[in-house]
Parts: sequence; C-alpha cells; structure tokens
Amino acid sequence: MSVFRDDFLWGGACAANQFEGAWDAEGKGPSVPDMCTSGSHTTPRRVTRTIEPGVLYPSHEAVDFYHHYEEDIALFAEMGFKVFRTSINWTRIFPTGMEEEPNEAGLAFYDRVFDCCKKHGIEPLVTISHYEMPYALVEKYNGWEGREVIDLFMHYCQVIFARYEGKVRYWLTFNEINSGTMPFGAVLSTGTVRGYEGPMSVDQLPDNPQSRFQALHHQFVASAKAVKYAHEHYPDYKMGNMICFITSYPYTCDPADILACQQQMQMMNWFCSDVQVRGEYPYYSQRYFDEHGVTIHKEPGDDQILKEGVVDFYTFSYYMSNCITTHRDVEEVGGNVTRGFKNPYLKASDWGWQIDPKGLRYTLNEIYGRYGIPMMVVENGLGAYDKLEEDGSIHDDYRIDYLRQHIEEMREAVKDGVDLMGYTPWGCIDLVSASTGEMAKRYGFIYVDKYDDGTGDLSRRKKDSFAWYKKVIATNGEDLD
Ligand code: BGP
Repeated sequence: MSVFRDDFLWGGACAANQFEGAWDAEGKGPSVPDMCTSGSHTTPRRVTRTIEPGVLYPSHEAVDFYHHYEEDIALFAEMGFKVFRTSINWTRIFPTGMEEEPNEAGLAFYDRVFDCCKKHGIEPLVTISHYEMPYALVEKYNGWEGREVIDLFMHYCQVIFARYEGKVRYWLTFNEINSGTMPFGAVLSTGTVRGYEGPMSVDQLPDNPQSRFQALHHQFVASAKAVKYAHEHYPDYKMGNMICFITSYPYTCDPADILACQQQMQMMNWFCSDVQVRGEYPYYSQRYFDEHGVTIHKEPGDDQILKEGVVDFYTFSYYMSNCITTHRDVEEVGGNVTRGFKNPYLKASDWGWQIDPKGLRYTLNEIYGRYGIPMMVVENGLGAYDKLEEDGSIHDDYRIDYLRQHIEEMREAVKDGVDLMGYTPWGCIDLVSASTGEMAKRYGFIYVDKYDDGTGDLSRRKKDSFAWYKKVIATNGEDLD
C-alpha cells in the first residue's frame, strides 16, 4: 500500500508568463516579465521601460502554450496528472490592471484551458498572481507600494472567481510572496521599480526595503481579502498561500551562526506565512523593521482582515538549501531569489543551486510542526541542460534521480506524520527560466524545441522522465525505479 493518501494530487506546475507566450494577443497588456530581456547564468536579465527593438524578450513567445494548450494538457493527462498548477495572467483579463470591464478574449482563453483540463479529469490549481503584475501599475503606483492596487486586485479576483466557478476549486493568492522580503522580489513580485531600467540581479538592483515591505503589507491585505471573499461567496473554494522556501542551516555550531540562521529563517521563510496562516505579524518582525528603517503604514481594519483571511492550506517551492554563517572565509553559492553559503555535503546544479532531498523531509516537518495544516509542494525540480539526440530522444536520468530522491523524502515525511496533499514539480513542460530568462535551463518531462536565441519549431517531445513520472503516478509514488 502507498504511504501517500489515495487522493494525492500528483501533477506539474507552470506559470502563465513563462510558458504561454502570445504576450500581446487578443487585447493582452504587458506584465512585468514582458519587460524583462533574456539573460544567462552569468549575464543578468534587464528590465526595460519600453520594448527595445531587436532585443529578445523570452516571455513574448515562450513555448506558446497559448496555441498548444490542447496538445500539452493531453500529454499531462497521458502522464496521469491529477492536478495542473498554472496561473492566470492578470493582463490578459485587465490589460493595465485598471479597467472596469474585463477583456472577454482573455477570460475565454482560460475557459478553454480549464475545460480541457476537465475533459481529461485534471483539477486546475490556479495561482492568481505569479510574477505577472500589470506593468502599467508599476509605472502608475510603484507596483504594490500603492494601496490602490489592493482594490484593483480584488476586482480581478472577483471577476475570475465568478467566471471559473465550477471549473477551479484550488487557488493560491501570490506566488512566492516572500520574495518581496528580498531585493530580487522588487521586480517580479512587488513591482516596486517605477522608472527603473537596468539589470535584474541581486547585487545591482537598487534596493528600498521601505517600499518592498510596504508593498508586501498591501499584498498581505489583498491576499486576506481575496481569501475572505472566496470563503464567503464560494464555500467549496480552497485557498492557499505560496512560499519560496530556502531552508537555511547554520554553517557551524558557533552560536553566532545559529542566531544568524534563525534570523534568516524568520524573515525569509516564516514571516509571510506567519501572517497568512496565523493571521498577524509575528513578534520578531518589529525589531527587524526598526533596524532596517521600515515603517509599515496600516489602515484601520487591516489587522482585522489579516485575521479573517487566513489560508486553508500551505504551499511552497523547494529547490535547494543554503548555509548561513557569520564567518568570512566561506564560499558563496547562488539561488533563485537569494544567495547563501556552500554546504560541503551537497552537490549543486549547473546553476549553483544546492541539491538537498533530505532537506525536503526536514522542511516538511518544520512547516507542519509550526502550522499543522495540509501542505503541498507546488514547485520542485532540476533546471538542467538537456541533450536532444538525433533520434529525438532525451535521456534525462539526472532529472529522474533528483525527483526520485525528493519523492523518497516526501514519503518519509508522510511516514513522520505530515499532512501532504500533493506534489507538482516545476516546469512540467520546458519553459522560460524566471531568474535568467533562458530556455537552456530546462525542467520538463516534455522537451520543447525552443532555444535561447529565439529559434525552434516549438515541437514537443517526451523525455525519459516522462515515462518514469507516469509510472510514479500510476503507483501512487510506490515505484520510483
Ligand atoms: C521559482 C518561481 C518559478 C520558477 C522557479 C524556477 O522561484 O516561482 O516561477 O521559475 O523558481 O526558477 P528558474 O526559472 O529561475 O530556474
């Protein structure tokens, strides 16, 4: 018998801006990633205020899910997906985010996607905002720093909640909301980069913690309002949060490292979910704000709404772990939204992300111990270079190894007693990398013929991991060989 529950939600995850393409089709407006050029592991993406001619913006075509959704969802169904995590691109529905009337063509596209999922017996899990805020709101309000954005977001939520009733039950409010606690999040998440043109790199972005944390407060309020509204109007909707969890370990047993690590875990990994799950700012945040010159401006009623809009389930992305140290002689390593220090016991991906399957078991236990609500791993996976063989096959045994080891540890965590609802590995079909804008950094079970220079015929091919994952799902996670 499987240790995973019978209704375990096996599937995969994508985000609209990273795979749909059709960035200006049928009335869609530009969202923040549409203004981000391609980059690489060594050259950061750039944010531009206008679309520069002759420059590659990878979200513009991406892998064109917009025109391939039927074929792609059929492939997901062939693997046996029970759930498909995707997002709605806000600017397909409201091109600037400020319109009163939604764009019917945009709404109709997601009708087609969700109907197609239904036809295949796949449950959609929808991220309402996955790094896709309307660029017009960056220019007008400095993104989420403007309190006005809360009402605009609520209007968007009300429209999609009503439209997709009967088609979507599982919703996540903001993707990786805690990226707003870090400089990197200012571009894709909080949008607090009005007037900025330049590299999107952790070291080069101008940083303003005051505007990031104020923006984050507005996202908390918006998330809670959306949750409360959904609970009141659609009792069968299940509302989740989504955290980028980068587990930190103290590099040494020097008490200074232990404390530094605790502080990193608090503000990076726990702060946002403490608000979204427990319904209030955690005690440790005030000192952090005082020491970082941050004053959160709240309106009467904000604290109440945070209490009333707590989520039903907790979701997170998990790719890696990092070490934290106060010592100077330790090598730094990369990550999706932040950096840390090298763990001598771990290997890293070609992009420097430290691979740590056991850390997933540890993390699941930590989260469940803190909150005790159902959880879902909604992103996990190995971004790697794949080689397309002459006969069209792709032998991605390294990806199978990575996923196998992580599923084994999820199994252990379930045996430990955590309540795990599902697993949606990231980029189940190859898509554009959020951090680097590359196609070469592939995660999929399905290979897409699309390359960093923008070429490719967009044809789809099954990698070796496709058949492997199909077997994993068919055996409810028992057969991982
Ligand atoms: C997460 C994001 C995703 C996704 C993933 C992989 O931070 O939620 O959007 O892209 O990381 O990161 P990357 O694409 O940079 O490899």
